[in-house]
Amino acid sequence: MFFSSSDSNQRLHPFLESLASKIRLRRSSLPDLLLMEMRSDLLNIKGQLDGDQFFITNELHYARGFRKLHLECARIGQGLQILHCVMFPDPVYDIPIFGVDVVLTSSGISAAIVDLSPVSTSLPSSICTQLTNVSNLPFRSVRDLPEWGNIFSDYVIFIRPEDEFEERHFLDLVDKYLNILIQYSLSIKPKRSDEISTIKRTQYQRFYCLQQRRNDKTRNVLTKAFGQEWADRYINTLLFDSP
Ligand code: BLA
Repeated sequence: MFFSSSDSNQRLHPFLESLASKIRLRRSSLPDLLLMEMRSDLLNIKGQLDGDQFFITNELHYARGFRKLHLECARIGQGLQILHCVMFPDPVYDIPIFGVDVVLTSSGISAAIVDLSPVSTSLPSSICTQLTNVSNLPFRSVRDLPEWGNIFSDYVIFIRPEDEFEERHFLDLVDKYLNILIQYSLSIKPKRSDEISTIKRTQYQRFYCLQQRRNDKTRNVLTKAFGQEWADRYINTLLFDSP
């Protein structure tokens, strides 16, 4: 195996490319959007593993209301492709966490998950109302959440799309969830950093990160490709660093 840094633009499956484009478009509407500096050895990786090309590209920004906007696209050996995106709010703002993860294997999309996850005991009621209105669900294969998945809201969608119709519907849902989040975030005014509600939101976000770090499926894929030490560093500092 070798790996090197590169910012060249690698291609993914059209479904993942469409999803990434939608996310980038919504992201570009956020006020005060800025690129985030990041250690280059974690940012863009490409190389070869057992004769297969692999790459990971990361886009990191921040914006008003958000401490970190992270979009990762990856191809890691044996036909495995991943799109991962988390928008972590700045805890002074009462804004939920947006997360999406899509895993594509050589036999198709095996997992597609999207959520607006709470940063207090429940989601804001106006967000619940809007999410209730979008969730008319045609999905035939709804998957069970793992035990660490108690961080997700009642509106989490975790499916394996069965055909192109369901794939399109999932794309549309992600776009709607993002739009709801962004419109809502524009209406939120920051609280003080030492306010009790801010401290609670920080604790909820820490718990979200701790639970996500328990996803052995992510850890195993990264460990197989890059070794345990690198995988741990990547998960703890880039994917799910605590606020
Ligand atoms: C599942 N994540 C998975 C799976 C793999 C990865 C291989 C198993 C797919 C399956 O069960 O069909 C791998 N995901 C990765 C890798 C990265 C990644 C390598 O993001 C990054 C490099 N995961 C997230 C986020 C969410 C998430 C933001 O990163 C949710 C918003 C959820 N992924 C998630 C869940 C599962 C999963 C709930 C299923 C886990 C299980 O069934 O045990």
